[in-house]
Amino acid sequence: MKKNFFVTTPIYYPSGKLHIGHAYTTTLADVIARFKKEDGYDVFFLTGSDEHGQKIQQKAKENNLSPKEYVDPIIESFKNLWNLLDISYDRFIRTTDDDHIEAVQKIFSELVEKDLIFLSKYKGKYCISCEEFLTSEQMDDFFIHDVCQNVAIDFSEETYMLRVSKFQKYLQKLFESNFLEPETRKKEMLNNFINNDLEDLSVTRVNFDWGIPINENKRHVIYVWIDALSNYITALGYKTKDDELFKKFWAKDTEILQIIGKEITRFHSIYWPVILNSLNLRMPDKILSHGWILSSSKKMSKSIGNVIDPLEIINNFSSDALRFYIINNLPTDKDGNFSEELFIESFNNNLANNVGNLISRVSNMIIKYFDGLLPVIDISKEKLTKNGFEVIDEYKDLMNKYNFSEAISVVLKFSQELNKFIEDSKPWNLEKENKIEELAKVLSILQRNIIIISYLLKPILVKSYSKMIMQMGLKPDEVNFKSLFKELKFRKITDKLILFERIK
Ligand code: ME8
Repeated sequence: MKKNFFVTTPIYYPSGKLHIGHAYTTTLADVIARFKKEDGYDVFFLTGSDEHGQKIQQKAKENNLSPKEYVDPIIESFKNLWNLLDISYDRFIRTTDDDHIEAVQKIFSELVEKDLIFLSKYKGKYCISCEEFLTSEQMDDFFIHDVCQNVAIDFSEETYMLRVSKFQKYLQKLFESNFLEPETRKKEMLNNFINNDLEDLSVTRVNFDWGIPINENKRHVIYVWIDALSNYITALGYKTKDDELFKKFWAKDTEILQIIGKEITRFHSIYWPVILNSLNLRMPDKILSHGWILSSSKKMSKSIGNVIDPLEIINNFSSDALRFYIINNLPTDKDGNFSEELFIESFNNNLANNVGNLISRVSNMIIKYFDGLLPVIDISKEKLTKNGFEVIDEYKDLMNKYNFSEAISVVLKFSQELNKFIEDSKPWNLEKENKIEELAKVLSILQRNIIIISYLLKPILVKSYSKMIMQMGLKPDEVNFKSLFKELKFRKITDKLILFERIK
């Protein structure tokens, strides 16, 4: 049976340019999407933009533009960045898309009909920058929001409320499963929100109009987070005429992974399940809530202004180099750092000195000693051949658990082992001593295992992959998880390329 995989990123606010933090989440999603495709899954990868709400309306006003005029060029800049970063999304949903708007109105109406949404009044504190109603635990004595450092405003309006409080038992039960990762975030949600007094959520606004109007009452627009969360199903055609994708990718047996940053865990692990449950829909298999990229030990963010532009990194280095840093150096269960020094150090240590060096040493020796083509030798009983197969299994296992940085570190360690194997077996001496068969065996072991290493790095090193494989005498499409375990027919290697030049 064909396996299905659906992966999503948050849809980002077009309130300014994207930074490395957004590139981080989107690259994680892209790498797992590409890996799953290699592993035989039918994949749908969704990203997009979250265009409604008070924040965007304010920004547009500051620029003397209508909200749509303000966001359109920003959306183009999002798509341009994803293109340059080799992000292979299947749909870029905009919450201003007509199909989305219509479906969200229908979702809202269904919840009103079920009496899960009711008209009421709300009084409390609101953070416009995060478009979030705050509890007292989320602010200091001066009403400063801990995540973004902006002052929360007083909020008192007629509003429709979602009966979140009714779902306390449901959520407690859901949190017994491991649908939210990492474990620490689960505890945080339970202690701070779910096990405390879980409050109903205000889901419409009346004091501005840049949002989706509800059919029940034209004065109200839908709260931007309800609008935004719904994208994950409206993008697949939920509640539209063409819902084939929805039937396929929100089906029971599809593996669904939603990747988010930790500051929006509350929305994705509490309100999103409440909406899904209210619509009698299945839950995602996993909400992976990753840590922050810090800059001067604060969250890198547009509103704080301490951001690094991924386009600069791509222009100065390469998209592969950025993708590599993200996967290798930023484990999802912790906060991480991004600086040019760390970036260069990681590139040089891992790609230039380890993997790149291995490939160029081996291809040079194959050219020098065998004119580019090794004789066919049986290496199936060799220890390193078996190790290579074990590396594939270990890597797949970690990728399937979404442990990206651990998966890549298995590959990098194996590459180091192969470099050490060169030092230990000293092919240059074997040649001098005329031990040609032994020499061919050593190089065959290396050549085959380099194919494995290159293939396992393929979801990350999108542009370099073909060069790595061709440098070893194969064509990129000759390698897959099946052929790796079979005999490979190498061609003559002629070119000497430097794949990952050391950055000075
Ligand atoms: O929250 N480190 O959009 P947003 C790591 N529109 N990841 C970071 C980051 C950092 N310093 N900064 C941003 C929104 N991110 C809503 C989402 S979804 C239905 C609606 C990433 O533009 C991370 O994924 O503020 C975070 O959750 C997201 O960008 C927030 O993007």
